[in-house]
Amino acid sequence: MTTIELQGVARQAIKRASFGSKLLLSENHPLCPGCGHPVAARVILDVLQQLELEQRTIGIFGHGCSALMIREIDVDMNLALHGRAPATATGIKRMRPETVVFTMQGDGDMVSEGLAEVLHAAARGEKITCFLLNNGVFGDTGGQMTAASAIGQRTKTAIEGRDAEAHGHPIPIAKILAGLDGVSYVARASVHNAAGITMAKRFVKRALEHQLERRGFSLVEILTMCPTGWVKKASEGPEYMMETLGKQIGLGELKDTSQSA
Ligand SMILES: Cc1ncc(C[n+]2csc(CCOP(=O)(O)OP(=O)(O)O)c2C)c(N)n1
Ligand code: SF4
Ligand SMILES: [Mg+2]
Repeated sequence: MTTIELQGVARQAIKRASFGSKLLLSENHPLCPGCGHPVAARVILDVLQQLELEQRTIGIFGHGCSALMIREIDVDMNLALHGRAPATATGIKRMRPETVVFTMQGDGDMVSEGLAEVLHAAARGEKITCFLLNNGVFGDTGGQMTAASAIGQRTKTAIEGRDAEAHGHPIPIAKILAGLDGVSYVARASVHNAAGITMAKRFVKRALEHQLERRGFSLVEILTMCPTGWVKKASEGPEYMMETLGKQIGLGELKDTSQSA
């Protein structure tokens, strides 16, 4: 992970802007200024608290920048091998069906390196919830292109932007998972502004409710800013994200079997 060093009050403000939940053990987060992951983590933690699930929840991090928050989160968390979080979550949920089990994975983790894992867990209808924090890059290792990078998105390995002819098309994981019978809920949200965060909270709540009702596998993809990996200023992150990843498929609920039952 590359961090941008800020000094004094500016550093304090930007590092704290999105934090401050009861389930967070620190007011500061260890990620880059302008990173969207802490906002997404805060959304998930706020909903767990709202549903009073924090004492019976087990979370599994994939490998990627979000895993750096493992020491800040006051929920039982585990760390899986790259891409294997859905398999680890499957084992925990089957052994401890009374728990609420979720994964928090990056797009490199879920869509590039762990695609088979999430597809199989979803097709099996595992009663787990996967949260995909999608910034369209391998942020942790320097911002390389992933299978989820949007067409036109700048990455360290596609500095002029992803080009379908040269780099292939992105894998629309939410759309693919929504087509599987084992899957009961799929939604796509983002944390680019207050309205986006409110929408993300609603989708996270619905996904966890699906798990509590044992309906099936649930996924919420949350678009998160990675200004460092995109070689953008922190302030440009939200707008740039919506111009690239936001246009891919669009935001909203893709599947909710409770509505069709
Ligand atoms: C099998 C394997 N290959 C490569 C790595 C190196 N690695 C660690 S984090 C990471 C990038 C993670 O990207 P992503 O999942 O999108 O998370 P982000 O950092 O963008 O949040 C990689 C490639 C690894 N840990 N294990
Ligand atoms: S995801 Fe990007 S912005 Fe966030 S900590 Fe990693 S490199 Fe920094
Ligand atoms: Mg990523």
